[in-house]
Amino acid sequence: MHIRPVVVKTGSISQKVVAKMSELTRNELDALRATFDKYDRNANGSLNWDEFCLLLDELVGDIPLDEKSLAFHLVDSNHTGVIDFNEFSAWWGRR
Ligand SMILES: [Ca+2]
Repeated sequence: MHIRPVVVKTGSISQKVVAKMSELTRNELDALRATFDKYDRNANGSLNWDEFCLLLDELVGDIPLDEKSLAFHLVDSNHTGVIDFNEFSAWWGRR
């Protein structure tokens, strides 16, 4: 199974990036969790800016820095400065 992020590469990253969590199967949730944990390098349960950039670099590809920054702030929907699993799954799980 391949779970791909919803990221538009042209133009601005829109609200499409941040969407409410759709219905996910157990397997999809497990895959999301594995992806999240892989990039949560210090295993503190959230993705910081550096960790999020690494995820984007490896899984999404070449994105301008300003779009990375915009994406980070959109995904960090409660504005804590880090991305927790709920925020991550809401973003990533939307297809
Ligand atoms: Ca972390």
